Amino acid sequence: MTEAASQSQFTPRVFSGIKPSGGLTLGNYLGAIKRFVEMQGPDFETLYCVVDLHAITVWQDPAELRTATREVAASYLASGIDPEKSILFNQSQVSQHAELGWIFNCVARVGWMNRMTQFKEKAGKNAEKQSLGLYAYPSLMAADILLYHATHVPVGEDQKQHVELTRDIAAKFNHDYKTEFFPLTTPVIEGPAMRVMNLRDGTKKMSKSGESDMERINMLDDADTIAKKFRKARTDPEALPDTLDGLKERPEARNLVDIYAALSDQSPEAVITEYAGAGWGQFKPALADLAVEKLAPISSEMQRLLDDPAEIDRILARGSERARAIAAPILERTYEIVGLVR
Ligand code: AQP
Repeated sequence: MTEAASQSQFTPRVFSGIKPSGGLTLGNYLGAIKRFVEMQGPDFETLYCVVDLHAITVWQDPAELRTATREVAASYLASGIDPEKSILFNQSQVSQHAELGWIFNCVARVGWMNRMTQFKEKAGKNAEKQSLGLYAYPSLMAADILLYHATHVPVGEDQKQHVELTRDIAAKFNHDYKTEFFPLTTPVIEGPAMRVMNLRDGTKKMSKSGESDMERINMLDDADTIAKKFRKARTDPEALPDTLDGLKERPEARNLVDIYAALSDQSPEAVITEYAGAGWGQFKPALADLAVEKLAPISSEMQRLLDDPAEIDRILARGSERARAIAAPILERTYEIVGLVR
């Protein structure tokens, strides 16, 4: 079966999600949310999820988890996800995710999981002390995607390996059960911000759960904080070069140029052309102003939405109902294929 053949039988459908594991960062916004909004339209059915079951693979305080779940939902809405056009929901309200996740735990191989770099990075030297859920995370992520027969998944670069694993799980399931039931989903990883880096170390990605708040821009940071974080962002003494080649060995400088490009919807080449020869004293304030201009309307709308959590909960409940309507028959058919008596 060719990939084209496998894709063409499925409705073009986008699924993606974000973990409510802390305050959202500029990395989540540029690498994921902004692109979720761009994919909303006539070409795809779109499902956007707050993946709360993934968040609890590491310890979450229950009250903070509830707040973070609503914050992710508010960030989707404030950035332009329309709950009428897209299905917006939280994972734990659609129990089929966990059920299909179990089936995929029985399809995925331990050797595949052992190759997942995100587990290695997160577990570090303490792999033995991590939850079994953190280790099995990629097979639940495969279930999130395949439960809707999603054909496309917009993600940041860090999630590429997990989407590839999703394809491996779909292919093995299809092969073992002699079916073409699951699509081979395409990861959509594009644009200058597919990997936004840490402001203090340009070789590490910007994360919600990174150690210091100064290494990331949070979507809810105010203008002064954003300006301060960019001002203190690590750079080097050199001015900006006139071509991108000149940034090859300068990860921190490259990161700031990429962030500027993503925020202004330009290519990094165009940014370098505009700022060739500029020093950081010129570039950093321009970047901070741009970030504030783009983030301030979103964060003030998020604050407004967060003042009415009951309304967010209503939107998530309604989205969950719509998600279940797609998920339930796909899970039922999976059970039948596997031979489980219903
Ligand atoms: N730095 C980033 N650059 C580009 N994209 C990013 N994403 C995350 N960080 C960056 C994308 O955001 C989506 C949601 O990610 P997630 O919250 O589900 O998990 P994550 O990738 O593990 O994000 P964090 O911020 O690093 O969370 P923690 O610290 O809690 O583990 C994904 O599409 C991701 O690629």
